[in-house]
Amino acid sequence: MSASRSLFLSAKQRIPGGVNSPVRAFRGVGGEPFFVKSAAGCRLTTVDDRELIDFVGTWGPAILGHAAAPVIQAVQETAARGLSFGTPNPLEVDMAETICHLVPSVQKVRMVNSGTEATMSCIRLARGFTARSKILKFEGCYHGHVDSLLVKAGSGALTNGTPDSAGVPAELAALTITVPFNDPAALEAAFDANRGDLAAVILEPVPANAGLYLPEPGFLENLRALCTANGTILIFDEVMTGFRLARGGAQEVFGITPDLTAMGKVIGGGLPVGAFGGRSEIMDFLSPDGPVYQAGTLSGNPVAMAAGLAQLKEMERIDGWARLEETGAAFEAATREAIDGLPLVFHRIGSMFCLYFTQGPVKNLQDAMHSDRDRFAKFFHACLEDGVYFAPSQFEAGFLSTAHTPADIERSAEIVAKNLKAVF
Ligand code: HOZ
Repeated sequence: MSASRSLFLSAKQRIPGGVNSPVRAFRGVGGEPFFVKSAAGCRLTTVDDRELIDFVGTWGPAILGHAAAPVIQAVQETAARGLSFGTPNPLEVDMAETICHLVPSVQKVRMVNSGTEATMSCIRLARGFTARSKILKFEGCYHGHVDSLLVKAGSGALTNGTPDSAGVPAELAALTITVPFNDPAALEAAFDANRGDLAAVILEPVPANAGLYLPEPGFLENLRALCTANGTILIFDEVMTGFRLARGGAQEVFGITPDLTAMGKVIGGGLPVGAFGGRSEIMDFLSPDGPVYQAGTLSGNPVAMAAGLAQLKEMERIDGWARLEETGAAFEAATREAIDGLPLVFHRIGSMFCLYFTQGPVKNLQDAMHSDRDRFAKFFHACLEDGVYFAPSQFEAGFLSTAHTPADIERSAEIVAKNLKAVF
């Protein structure tokens, strides 16, 4: 029996589903997950000593690849001085200043421990600031496992067939209005039907939890205008896109200024970190200055701050975003050649991508659901067999890092081409 199989059997005895986060269980593709013992650059090494080229990058944080030297060094040096103080520490100030500098819409920021905490806090803050209860989200967008946001959610909730989670009171879910992405008429109708009641609209500006699709021209601008006209807080969930699509995330790419932004992943350098920030007048509603409570024992943890800061500094030093665009363009060119003539849709923006097993176009969740998930699963397993690891779900995005070399891209593209031929 393989070491992964044996660990998974043990895990299932003591961990629900054998995993600490559902998508990892491979339910979206069948079979069993592999266990990893180490990772370096763009490669994972499994407990069975298989080496895989990784296009998941720990679901986004590993923008420099795994175990990047400057990040590891910062973690080691900081850890040696103590793991957590429970008092303010200098690295929190450095991180806050760095975030506000990179993301100009963020005038003040508070650190938390995950993207879920960040979106949850944004929602509470928006409700407290506006004294309204309802929020609007888009079908297929996933904002972590927050009660109010697990309504028509993407990612694992979608893959496992439960986009509306059990355990969320109907009374609470009723306060969450959902509309399809890229549908301005439905959006305007929802604003009309809930005039004066919408505390916030939250969205992934580039939805990346039902695969990956892009906002159509004008969609974000229209949304910004509707929020402003209605006194509704616009929350960008940039947990995946932040510090990845550009220094300032998707809001920089599309030139839209949200009121609040939820952040995470890249700014933690691989450690558990989230953050939320925005306009000062809204952020000042937070305790201890304001009436909206929010707290966390490990928030602003020095080791996590050091890891994130080291990652961001290294990205600046090597002009990482430009490099990622080059790598992304090379990967896209090779993939487009491989899919030529096949009923597939390839989307990419910067270092994020998705290959949909459908003819397309894919502009929203409904379109994404037309994908042939059985064929995707066969393709996924064939690539894995050949040493290339894509996300184990048609509804997750792929991630590139600065550690993917031209040779890695070329090799992976060959494997993609070979396995597409095999499954069609
Ligand atoms: N929320 C992640 C997918 N968008 C999955 C995280 C994980 O399983 O580690």
